[in-house]
Amino acid sequence: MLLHGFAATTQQLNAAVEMISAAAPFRHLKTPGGRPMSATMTSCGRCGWYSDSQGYRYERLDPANGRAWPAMPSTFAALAHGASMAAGFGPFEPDTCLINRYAPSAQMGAHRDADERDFSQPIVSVTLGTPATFLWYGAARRGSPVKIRLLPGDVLVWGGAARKGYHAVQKPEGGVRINLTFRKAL
Ligand code: MD6
Ligand code: FE
Repeated sequence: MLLHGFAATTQQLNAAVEMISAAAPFRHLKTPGGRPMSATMTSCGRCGWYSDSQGYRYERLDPANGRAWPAMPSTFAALAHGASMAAGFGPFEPDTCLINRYAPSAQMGAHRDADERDFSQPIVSVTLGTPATFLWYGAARRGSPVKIRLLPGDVLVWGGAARKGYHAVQKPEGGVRINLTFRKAL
């Protein structure tokens, strides 16, 4: 479900991203096959999503420095919870927020989010910065996807039958796009 403009306080969210990335800098992770991802990433919360030759997983400490990830700001947790309620998925307490940063040439290929333990929990995804087009493929990574243009402040919530659907993100429209993806991972 697309909640258009649900994240009204994008200034605050952008400021929180600055704080988090000062402590846990954005970095290019590598796929298990060794290719650098074009978007840079960091995380906050009790664990962080990570990828290298060992595979896709959640790490409780930031492998870059051995320290805990920055705490999840209460504004983030409240936004994710509120969006899940508004979308009809009920109470949602994410334990991690993956922060993706897309430079103008960065994009994300088709994938599904499958590294979490409990697929009954939804995912809440928030767009900040420059708009980009999100592609929804569904159960198989082929055919022509549904295209959704995401503007700053837009929140996408998905769960239930869609939870393991394939999706991708195109290059942002000429600027930097930030995406917050809230999950219950552990
Ligand atoms: C992005 N988002 O919007 C990347 N995954 O930049 C995702 O890959 C994503 O938005 C699962 C659920 C929502 C998402
Ligand atoms: Fe995803």
